Amino acid sequence: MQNAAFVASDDIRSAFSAAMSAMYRAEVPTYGTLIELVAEVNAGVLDAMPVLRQWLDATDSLDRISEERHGAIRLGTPAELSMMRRVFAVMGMHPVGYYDLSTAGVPVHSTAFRPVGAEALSRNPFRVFTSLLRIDLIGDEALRVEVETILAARRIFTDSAAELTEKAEKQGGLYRADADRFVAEILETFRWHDQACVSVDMYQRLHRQHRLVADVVSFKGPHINHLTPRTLDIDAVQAGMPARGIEPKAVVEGPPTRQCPILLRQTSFKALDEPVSFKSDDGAWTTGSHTARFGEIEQRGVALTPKGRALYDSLLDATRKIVRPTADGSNAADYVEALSQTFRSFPDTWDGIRADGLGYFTYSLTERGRQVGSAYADDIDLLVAEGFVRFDPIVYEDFLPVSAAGIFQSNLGDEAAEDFVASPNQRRFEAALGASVLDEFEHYAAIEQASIDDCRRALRAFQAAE
Ligand code: OOG
Ligand code: NI
Repeated sequence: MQNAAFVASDDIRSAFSAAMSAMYRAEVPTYGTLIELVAEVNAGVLDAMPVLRQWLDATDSLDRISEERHGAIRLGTPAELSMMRRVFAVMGMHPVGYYDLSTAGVPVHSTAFRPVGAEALSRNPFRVFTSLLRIDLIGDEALRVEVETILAARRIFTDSAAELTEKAEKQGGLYRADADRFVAEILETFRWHDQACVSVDMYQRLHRQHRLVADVVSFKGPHINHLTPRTLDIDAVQAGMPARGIEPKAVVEGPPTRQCPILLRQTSFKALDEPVSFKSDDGAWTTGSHTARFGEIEQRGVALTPKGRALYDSLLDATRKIVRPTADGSNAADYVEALSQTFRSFPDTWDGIRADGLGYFTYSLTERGRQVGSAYADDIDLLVAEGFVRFDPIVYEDFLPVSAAGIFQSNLGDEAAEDFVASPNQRRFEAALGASVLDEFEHYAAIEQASIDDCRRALRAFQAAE
């Protein structure tokens, strides 16, 4: 039991998410423009689709949508990653999923820190996609050693951040004043620094290795590199961006436009070229620039089962065999057309997705189920067919960076992706993290099963009372 006087971890997360949003808005004005556009589009969708509004309201997800964000950071060392895990735990965020980005030519592997469980998610689903640099993939050995030395010397958390995290762990929570300080101190870690901690020369060597290596190693901390709001209609936001002076990528990443959204669709605008100064050996500062921060928006759909995910991956693959989207967007229309053609084999009704075992759903008693009960509590399909039980899609709360490799790549510049030898290194990642990551599929399956068990319990209780 959490001590009642402690601030709930859900509240600390909400406060942190709001503070992060305010900071990013001040740092990257285009983010504010994007937030306004998304709010406008979402309000329009809700006005035009009262059924959607009712459904979101009934499933406790209406309020969370306008608050909803995900961010991303890239860390340099195992110590930074394990400390970040402890920090996020204070906010009720836990590592879910493992992503090996080396398969997409990016020398990092990652997890997503996010709330788990229906209640925490509906309160505030703030997530942070967190990557750890794969130093072992730096081919140049001399550079690798220098990178290790630079990273070993930096401290990405303030002293107070570390103290408050320890205090939260020891006490089992934080009281109001400490919780407020905690939010402010942790925010420092995510702040942008326009003074690099390396020389221009070193920056360029890192950059030649990989843009991302330069981004992780050259700065005092892991600046948040994007903060993504959730929209109810990504096509409308994409179409509305140019009028606001924002140039989006040519195509939306992920599945095509559908009646029943699946997984995740994302689009972004290119990273900004930002002024940065570098320190030379004689102590003087020279100016240069660095490209890291970008804007992104997303639309979320139903979480897919392993079978659904395999179908999704194969259809995406098939599409890319027909048309490979080019970096300049010149064949975007062909790609979108091929994508919608291939995805015809993915059922586009909730009934069809459920019948084929492609998605995860929660089940609950209908009015009829509550009124008259049913004699066959065990057969969930029959209960659905006869109208005693309804089902609702479970929202996908995770990421697709590899199948949408465009997000990492497009923001790193358009030069060809480097090839790294792919090796699944989940155990090494977990050793660095100091914990294992939650399996996203198991987690969705457990939410689904718990809802089925609840229905059965209620129906049996009903029978017993007759
Ligand atoms: C993270 C990219 C992954 C997403 O939405 O798939 C991500 C990064 O660029 O550091 O945020
Ligand atoms: Ni993202």
